[in-house]
This record gives sequence, C-alpha cells and structure tokens, in this order.
Amino acid sequence: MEDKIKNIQQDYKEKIDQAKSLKELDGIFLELFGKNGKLDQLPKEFKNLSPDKLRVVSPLFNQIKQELEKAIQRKREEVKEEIYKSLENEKFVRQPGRLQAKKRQGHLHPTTQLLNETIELFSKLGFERFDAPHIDTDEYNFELLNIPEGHPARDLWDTLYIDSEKYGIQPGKLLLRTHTSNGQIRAMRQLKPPMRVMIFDRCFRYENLDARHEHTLEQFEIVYIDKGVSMANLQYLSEYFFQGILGKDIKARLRPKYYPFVEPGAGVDGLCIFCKGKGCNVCGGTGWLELAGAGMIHPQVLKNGGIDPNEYSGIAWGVGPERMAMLKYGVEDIRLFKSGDLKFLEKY
Ligand code: FA5
Repeated sequence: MEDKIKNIQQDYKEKIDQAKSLKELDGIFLELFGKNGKLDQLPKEFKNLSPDKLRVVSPLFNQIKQELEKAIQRKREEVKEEIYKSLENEKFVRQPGRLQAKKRQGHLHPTTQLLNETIELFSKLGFERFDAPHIDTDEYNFELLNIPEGHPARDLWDTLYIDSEKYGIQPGKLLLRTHTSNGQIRAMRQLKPPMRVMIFDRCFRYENLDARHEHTLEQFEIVYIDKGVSMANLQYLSEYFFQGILGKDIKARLRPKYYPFVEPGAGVDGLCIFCKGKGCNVCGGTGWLELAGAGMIHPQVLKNGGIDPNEYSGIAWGVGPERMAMLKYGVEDIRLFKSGDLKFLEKY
C-alpha cells in the first residue's frame, strides 16, 4: 500500500509539473480527488491492513494527499501568472458593452417641440425673437400696461413678488413676470415700428395648482405694430397658428375679453379638435376652446412705448404652449410636463 501511494505521488507530481493550462490541472484534480478519484478510492482498501501497517500508511496517505493538493494549487497560480504576462502584450479591441450598444436616445421635450413649431410658423411671417427678463419690475409687468397699483385687473395675475427691499428696491416693485407681455414696452422702445416680434419662455404665477394650472408656465406672445394693422390681422394670425399646429380644419373665433393693455381685447377660441364644433365634454358643449388672449394694443400702451397711436396700430396675441401641447398630444394634466417622468416623456 505504501508503494501504491508513493507511485501515485510520483506519477502525479510529474503530471502536475508538466501541466500547461488550468483546464489540464482541473482534470488532474478530478483524477485524484474526484468521485472515484485515485486518492479518493484508496482508503477503501485500508480495511484489509493490520493496525501496525495502518499506523504507517494512514499518515503517509494524508501527507501525500496534502502535498498533491498544494502542488496543484501552486501550479494553478504559476499558470495564471503566465496567462497574465502573455496578456500584457496583447492588443485589445474595444467593443461596445451591452448597455452602450442599447444607449437610449433622448429627444426634445413635448413643450419645446410645440414651442419650436410655433416659432417656425411665425418666423416664416417675419417675426423675430425678443427676450424679456424673467425677474422684472412692477412697471414693465403691470404699470406701463395700464395696470396701476391697486387696479382690480391685478387680480387676473396671481403674482409672486420678490423681497426687493433686500436689493435696495422699493417693496413690491420686483416680481417674477406673470406673462410675456412684460416684453411689450421694451420691444416698442428698442425696435420702433414697423415691428414683428415673438416673446416667449417661462412665466410664473402664485396659482392653485390643478390639471390646467402650473406655477411655472410657458407663454408665447407676438407683438405686431405697423400702419393699418387691424383685428383682421388678429383673426388671420390666430387661424394661421391653430391650423399650423392642430390641423387645417381648425377655425379661430374672436370673442370680447378684457385685458387692460388691449382695446378691443379678445379671447381667441379654436374650434374644438375633438368634436369639430359639435359640442363635447372637453369643450363643455360649446364646440370651441379658449386658446389665446389678444387684442389691439391700447393707445396709451403704444404711447408708453414711445409710439404715436395716431400713426401706428398694433396687435398683441399670447398663448400657452403647454395648454396647446395638452390639446395636440392628448395630455390630461399639465403638471406631467415638468414632472420629469420619463415614462410620460418617452411617449412624445
Ligand atoms: C395673459 O397672460 C396675457 N398676457 C395674454 C395676452 C397677450 C393678452 C397679449 C392680450 C394681448 P392669460 O392670463 O389669459 O393672459 O394667459 C394666456 C395663456 O397662458 C392662457 O390662455 C393659457 O394658455 C396660459 N396660462 C395662463 N395661466 C396658466 C397657468 N397657470 N398654467 C398654464 N398655462 C397658463
């Protein structure tokens, strides 16, 4: 039995020394220690040995078993080391990982898409972008637009005021603009007629939030001043816009509506895109949806902008791109637009 154990030791020491791969070493390990492996089977034969013999054979067996196990482990480390060395000189070709290959493509936000379409429509008619500040004075947002302090019309805009005293400005005089109309007077003073401008971007209101009201909202407004501009232009431009965004069959309707900076003022309705005028739940059975506010610029506002109302007339027209996007894409709640919810945004 001792010879048998020593022979196994001899044979396998050589085999282990000559092994060149981890796979070969795994095979050797199984031959020795696996089920029915050479060393695994040996103890079965120990039962025939005398106790004296067993006292010699048993420790020898354990010693050689451990030696072979260690020899395999050592050789494994050597083989690994050689593999690492050989890889140092390899040139690697980078391939995209699975995540990279499936990189998600982003797209423009639905409100931005609608805003861009609107800008494109009016650019074709010669309207140019005019920027007005988001943080503005009471003067530009209200006073110069015929809305002096204490005027009841201020209630139309729930305003977020800034603690202006901190900045050395009289209290209540600094605010977050409530509408893009804050750019009207600046545009008039800077550009002089004839002029066609688009004022757009964010506005802010101290609103009770619901499915149609946001505190941070988009607006898009045009100001068109020239000789002989009339309500007919307003009707034409409203229909041009509705048809460009919502479809060729969407007519526009002007209804009297009060805004202090226009006279006459108009609520601009679009034919309901759902029932096409027949009357449904969305339009409250009227067949029309109010989509914009507009009117002929008030003579006093023209004067405030340095323009002679006897020589020129103008129209101002403002719409909420988010409300338009709700209609166009069938979105039920305006708050989804700024929710950052990717499941929602990916649909558009
Ligand atoms: C105005 O803000 C006027 N400056 C529009 C105007 C311009 C009138 C030029 C005359 C001449 P109004 O408050 O109605 O008007 O808002 C205009 C549009 O902004 C609304 O039709 C609506 O589409 C959008 N809007 C108003 N409030 C909100 C809100 N809280 N959330 C989302 N959209 C809003």
